[in-house]
Amino acid sequence: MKKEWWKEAVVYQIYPRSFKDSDGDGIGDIPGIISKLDYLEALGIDVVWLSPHFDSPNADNGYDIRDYRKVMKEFGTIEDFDTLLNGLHERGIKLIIDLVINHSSDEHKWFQESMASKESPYRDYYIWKPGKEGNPPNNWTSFFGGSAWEKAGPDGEYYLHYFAKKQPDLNWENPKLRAEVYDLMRFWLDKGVDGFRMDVIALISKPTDFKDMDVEGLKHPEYTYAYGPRLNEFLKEMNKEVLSNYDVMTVGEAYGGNAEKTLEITDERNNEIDLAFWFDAVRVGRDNFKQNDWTLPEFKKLVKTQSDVSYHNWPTFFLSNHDNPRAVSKFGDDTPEYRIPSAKLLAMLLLTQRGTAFLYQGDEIGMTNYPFTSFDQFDDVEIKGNYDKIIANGESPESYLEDLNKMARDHARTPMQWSDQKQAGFTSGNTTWLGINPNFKAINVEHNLSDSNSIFHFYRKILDIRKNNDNLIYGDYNDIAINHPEIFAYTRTGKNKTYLVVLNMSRSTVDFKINKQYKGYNLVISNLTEELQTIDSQTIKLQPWEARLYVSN
Ligand code: TEU
Repeated sequence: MKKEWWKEAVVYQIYPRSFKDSDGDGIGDIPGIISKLDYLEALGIDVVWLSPHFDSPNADNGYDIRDYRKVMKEFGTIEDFDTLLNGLHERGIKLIIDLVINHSSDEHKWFQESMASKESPYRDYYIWKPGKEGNPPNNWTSFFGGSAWEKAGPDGEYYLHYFAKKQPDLNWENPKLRAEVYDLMRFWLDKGVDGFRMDVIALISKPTDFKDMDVEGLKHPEYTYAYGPRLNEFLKEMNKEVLSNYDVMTVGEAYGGNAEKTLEITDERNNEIDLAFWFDAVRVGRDNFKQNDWTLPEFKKLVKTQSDVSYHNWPTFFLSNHDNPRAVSKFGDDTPEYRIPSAKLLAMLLLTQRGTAFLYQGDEIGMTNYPFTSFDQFDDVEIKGNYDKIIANGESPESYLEDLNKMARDHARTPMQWSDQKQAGFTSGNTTWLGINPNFKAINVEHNLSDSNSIFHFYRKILDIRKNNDNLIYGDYNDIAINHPEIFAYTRTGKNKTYLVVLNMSRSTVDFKINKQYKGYNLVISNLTEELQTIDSQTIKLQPWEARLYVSN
């Protein structure tokens, strides 16, 4: 296995709008992040992934870019960005930025020109089609509700938008558009950024036939939209033109899942991108807006599939991000009794898996889902855009709200809880763009920093252990109890050591039977006890949500 810095990295995702506000407008900003650089250094992460910081009218919180070379004015200036980049680099932390190039904002000048006339040199920067007898060109739907087509401009044609209508899809068939994208990538790379997280990268090459979808297709349009015929070609070209000239990491959002194709774009022999986010494990039990029950064996099997990629691929692992609920609320137990041990258990899970680990802001202090009680508490375009469709499908507002309380994207987007003071120390202003979780008095950074037994300090310790143990990074992964309903137990076997991870993901006390080959393994760290123990019998007794890391002797 070839060693690479990005295979060893733990990446910390910052959603700038919600991280830290420096000027009292209730919206997080870059100077706010700069004021927390020492915090990031103390945590011990290697890379920051910054969600979009570009000029944007914020129809989708920056995932709709108006100018790819400017900083969003609420977030600061390009000088602030440079200061952030230098500040991170001085602390040995790399920075990757979010590349949103499946679509732009409708307020981007390319789109304004494109819409103005069929003759515009920018017309083919986007995808325009005539309607069919007064209707859109086909029955494709947008992820954020309604048709994927919108009529605009003097010629009466429709443009394609897989997301909101303020997010028109770029036309990757056009070599001029591709050259523009490569150019803007170079602009940021030449500043010194260390790579990109690529938003919905699997969607950039469109299907060629634009055929109507059938009923099944319409349930999950992402399978029709993703992995178009020229995706590999476009990524190879991007790699050759841009990426290959820099020492950077790339991680693509492989939304629209197809394991075989995802492996293809991240196969090191293909020179496309380095890594991909798979969604199956993080979305276990999810079907569109429904979060159904799921079992631990189901989850472990999905994790194993992600981990068992070929020798020429490298996996990623994450338990939440800005599009998913809070890790401790979905995978742990966010009741007062078990929140702390289960959040620590998830730290051990995240940081001992095989693959580049992605930690989402706030998870290091065990932030939880928000108790939403009414629709006006949400901000998300996805929730609002799909409301009519969901109600038309026969669901009641009450049951939609119940579903959203399990899976809404806004759970992860509430402001970071820095202290138990006013506005959780997030802003000096009187309002925040999205509500602060009422539990901030109990759950915040300040308390975590001052308590050596906190979730934060547990993250720090495991990060440290991981950093100093190659075997834990490159070692083989083997799930030793995949059908066990409560225990997640696996080994990581490297050149000279085997690590054993045993996690009790339940509220019960469990006697876990273990093969005698693990006799004599020594405890490295546990989330419940400081006492160092050796495995001396064939049963390990685990308390509720207990997590233990052992090493061979
Ligand atoms: O996300 C694409 C994606 O997977 C989700 O939006 C998904 O459609 C949704 O969460 C299902 O519930 C990326 C970004 O991460 C997201 O924030 C953007 O809204 C989206 O692309 C459009 O840029």
